[in-house]
Amino acid sequence: MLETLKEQPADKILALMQMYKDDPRDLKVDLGVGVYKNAEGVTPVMRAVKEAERRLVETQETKAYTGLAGDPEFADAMIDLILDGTVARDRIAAIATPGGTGACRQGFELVRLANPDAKIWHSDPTWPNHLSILKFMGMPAQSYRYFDEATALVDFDGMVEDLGTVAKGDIVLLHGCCHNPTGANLTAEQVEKVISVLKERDAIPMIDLAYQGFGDGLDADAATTRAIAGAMDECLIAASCSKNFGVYRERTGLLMAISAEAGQTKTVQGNMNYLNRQNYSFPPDHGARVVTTILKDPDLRADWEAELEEVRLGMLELRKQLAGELARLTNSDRYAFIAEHRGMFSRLGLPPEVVERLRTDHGIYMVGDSRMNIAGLNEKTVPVLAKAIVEAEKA
Ligand code: PLP
Ligand code: TYF
Repeated sequence: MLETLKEQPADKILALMQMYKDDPRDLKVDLGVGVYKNAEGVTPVMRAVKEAERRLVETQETKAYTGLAGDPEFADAMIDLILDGTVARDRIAAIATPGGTGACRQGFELVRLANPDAKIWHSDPTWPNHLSILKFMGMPAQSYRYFDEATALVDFDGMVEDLGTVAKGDIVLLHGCCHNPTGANLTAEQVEKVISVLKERDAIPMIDLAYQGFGDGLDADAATTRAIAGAMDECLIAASCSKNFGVYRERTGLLMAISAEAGQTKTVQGNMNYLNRQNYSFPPDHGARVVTTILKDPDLRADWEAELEEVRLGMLELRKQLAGELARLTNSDRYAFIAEHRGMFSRLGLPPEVVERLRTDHGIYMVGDSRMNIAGLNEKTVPVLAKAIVEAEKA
């Protein structure tokens, strides 16, 4: 049987991570996979996470199974963090999932269960794993214009035009903040326009929120999600704690499904529990419990927020430095968008051969579409990258 299996396409981002590891050069720079790194290149365990883990080790008395939906306190705490009361709690069903990837997967599963004909509309480009999972599941998918290559900002006219053709009941997948891979985001006004188009077309939003706290702050980064969830009858939200709590490998995420009427929530919740059971029964608990401990303890929460804010401001500073350095070297504002983008990523708009030269000639690794992870830089490597970009473009 197993001899019938064919090679599967590798995840390009994860393959790049391996190439970087295998590169023997000392002066290499990793701007590939979306993992936060501090100036020393370390992905630290956040202080509040360490402390919450210490408390858990001391106080946890059982590792017996949780419920199929995971710990209800985790769902409550996350719903509060993300929606802050904009949607009545009794309209929200939620399950803990293995990371944001698990939340996306279970969200797509829920869509398929409810309406197998629904098409998933996704931004062009989007996180490659969205496309890979949708293809694997055999779900109908179509892209809407999102990124304007010329300005490296959102092609909003194109986006609205494409969303204007969405069929009733289709799903529109949106990034809650810090768009991956482009770094280009909607303004609050544009979000309002998207809401009116969604309503006009009778479409259902699904929001992938993987970077709350990495862009403009915890509340500001939830604003798009709150506006959309607050305005629409139905909404799915796939949230990840990997980045903002730095618990990547603990696989911590939450899928929320908001119904039009509170009376529907029980059945929706039952279906979501069912989906967890079909896939893995009980979702991972450790990361979820760490997150809950932090969110519910005022001191731990304040410390987590302070550390997250340092991380966010550090990335913003690197953006400004890189945009400034490139402005100086190119004597133009071509790269000013780097300071406008938010989150971990910016798509620079470099052709593949330039990305390739950056890697081979300069040991600088970014994804083939010229997406760079801003957190892979530090004060010393910003000028190195800027100079390398200018050289690689000229070569
Ligand atoms: N969605 C987006 C847009 C992402 O960039 C990521 C990546 O980390 C995820 C979801 C899921 O992350 P995880 O499964 O590690 O929580
Ligand atoms: O886009 C990224 O780099 C992150 C991390 O299959 C990631 O979202 C990349 C690929 C993948 C899972 C996570």
